[in-house]
Amino acid sequence: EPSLGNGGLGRLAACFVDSIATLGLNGDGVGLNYHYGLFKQVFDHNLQKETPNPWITPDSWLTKTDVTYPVQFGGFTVQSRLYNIDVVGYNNRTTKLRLFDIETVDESIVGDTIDFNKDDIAKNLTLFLYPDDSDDKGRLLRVYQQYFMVSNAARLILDEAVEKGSNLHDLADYATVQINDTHPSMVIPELIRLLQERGILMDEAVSIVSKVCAYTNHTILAEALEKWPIGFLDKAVPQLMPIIRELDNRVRAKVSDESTYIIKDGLVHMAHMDIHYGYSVNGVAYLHTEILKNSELNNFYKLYPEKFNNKTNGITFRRWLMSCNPELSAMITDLIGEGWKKDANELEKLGNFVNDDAVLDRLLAVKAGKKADLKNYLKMKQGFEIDENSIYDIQVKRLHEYKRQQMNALYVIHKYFEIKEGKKPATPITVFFGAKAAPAYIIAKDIIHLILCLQQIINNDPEVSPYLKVFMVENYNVTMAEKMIPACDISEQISLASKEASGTGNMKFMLNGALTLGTMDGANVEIAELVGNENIFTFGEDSQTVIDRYDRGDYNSRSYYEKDSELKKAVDFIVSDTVKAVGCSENLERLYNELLNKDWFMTFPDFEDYIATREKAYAAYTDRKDWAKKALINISKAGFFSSDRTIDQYNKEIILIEYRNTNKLLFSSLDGNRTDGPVPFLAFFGLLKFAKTIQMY
Ligand code: 8GP
Repeated sequence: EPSLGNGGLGRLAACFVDSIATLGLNGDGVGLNYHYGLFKQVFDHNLQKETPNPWITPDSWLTKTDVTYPVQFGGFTVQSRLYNIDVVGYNNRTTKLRLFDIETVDESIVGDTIDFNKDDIAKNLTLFLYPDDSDDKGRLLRVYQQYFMVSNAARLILDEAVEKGSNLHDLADYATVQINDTHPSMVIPELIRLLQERGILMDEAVSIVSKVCAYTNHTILAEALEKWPIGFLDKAVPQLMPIIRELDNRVRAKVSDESTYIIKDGLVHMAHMDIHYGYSVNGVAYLHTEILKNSELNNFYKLYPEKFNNKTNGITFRRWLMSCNPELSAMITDLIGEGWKKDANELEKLGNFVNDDAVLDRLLAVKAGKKADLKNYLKMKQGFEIDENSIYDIQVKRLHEYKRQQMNALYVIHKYFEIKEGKKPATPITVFFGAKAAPAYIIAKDIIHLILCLQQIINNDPEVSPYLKVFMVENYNVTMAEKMIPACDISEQISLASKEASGTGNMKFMLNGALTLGTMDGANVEIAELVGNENIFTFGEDSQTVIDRYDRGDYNSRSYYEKDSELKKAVDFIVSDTVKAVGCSENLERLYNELLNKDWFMTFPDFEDYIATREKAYAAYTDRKDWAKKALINISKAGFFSSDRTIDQYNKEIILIEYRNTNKLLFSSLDGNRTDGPVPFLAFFGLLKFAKTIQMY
């Protein structure tokens, strides 16, 4: 909520820190004390505008510490300062989020927009989370930010380890660094550099760091796998480049597969460095990890099969049930007692009530109450007029073409035409969207524009609006999520199969008794497995079909458009006079052309099945008892998605916090199959002396 994150990646980290606190583990999250979050989204003439989003107030829980380090960049040095935020888990257990800042940051260079002078690093280093990287200056600033974060974090880890008795040769007995996507990857060469500074020779430093660092991959989207031009690193962090070159040379000496080299074509591939020099590589849902092993990172998997493992994401039930839905929490506690708050698997006990009419009625009443609450909140906040007896069909997440909000919008157009033609839905439908688009992501902003235009057209059409309404909430954030998720009937999780690494919104909705309408992607696959096909609405092509089509490179969206008259009608509407009357021709035509000539995330092949499955879900909604039963089954099966389970697995299968204190450890093969035997790289380290530090970025 302080907008220190962007979407799923940051929110996951927040849930993890909560679980680390709850489980009483000795771990911290490390990040930067950005003065401004991503941006505040404002709608103006049906377009997204971005305004600065300052979050620090005198009441913020930031605690200034005495910890400060000089951080050297090419040609200048800045002095850091550590701030802590207490993070509270269950039963008042706490841990700390460690946020580094510099005192020279100058908020006065920020005006009414999120543009600012990117030249003076001492003034702008921690101003913004994810500063615009559409130009070189913006990209370079991100390198400065990343190095600043990891250099501080690495020193914090070393100091803490030494304080606890480490001689640094045994650092791996004291610390694990879980590299959360590639933003902190420079921690590998930086730790090596710092160990060298403290007198440890290169060979040993590499060996130590390779036992300390583990890497989590959160996406297969190529554009998110960071590759920095050598020139950027030479300029910003010249002290790291010789180390990175040496790391690359060592790979070249050992490995013949050039595709895995760290430096290629003048670019440093951060994920490659993580995989070669980390001891664990994990994906964030079963399907995602399989895709990493068999497709995206297959060349690495062939080199290091033992490093690959899966850790399906999770969410904190404190925030995403107990705090945001006290009514449902109370009902659950009445039925099965308090135990589920500590052991989420106890939710399974709700399975005993699936044929209990009184329980099903109560569940429906709780949902109706939350729907009324959302209606009132959005009336107050945005002046929306919502029919609380309608089906609440919700898609909230970052705006990205792979998440396919555009396909949902095409469905809305399709439904609009049906109603106009006299085919009225049995139950009125309210379609909610909430999404921020990256400021430089043109097509994503065009999709928002289309949705806002549809909102204006449909909600003001007296023929259609009694049956269908569309609302896009402004500035979707955690507070808004806490209102929307408990009120939801249908959770839209419609990414192109293979592209959503996991998703975590899908878990939050399930936990609050919404039914998923989704593709077999990310953690949806595991949701389907848990609840059974009767309690989820799945559709669309499977991930292998999609991957194969990308490999063949023969997707032609126009051919689908020409074959399917319903699809054609919906797509053509984007550039109709009706939409252009409330929208901007340039944006609408750009989106229309993108879909017709590219449709890179393949909405058209799934469209027909999407419509049919959505209709099936709406039809199922009319049988209220049966719907409540499905919802209860979803809640009862959600225990697996507690982030307490995820963190416990990170702890036991990667970090091995409890297992490092003996030479004969219970060794996780890191592939889900635990085997007894010595841990090769720990075998000579002997006993764990003190509690360890886990640094979670
Ligand atoms: C996100 C994934 O897209 C989402 O499926 C997953 O649930 C979430 O991570 C947590 O694992 N990935 C990112 O946000 C991401 O990779 N961002 C890139 C900028 C690094």
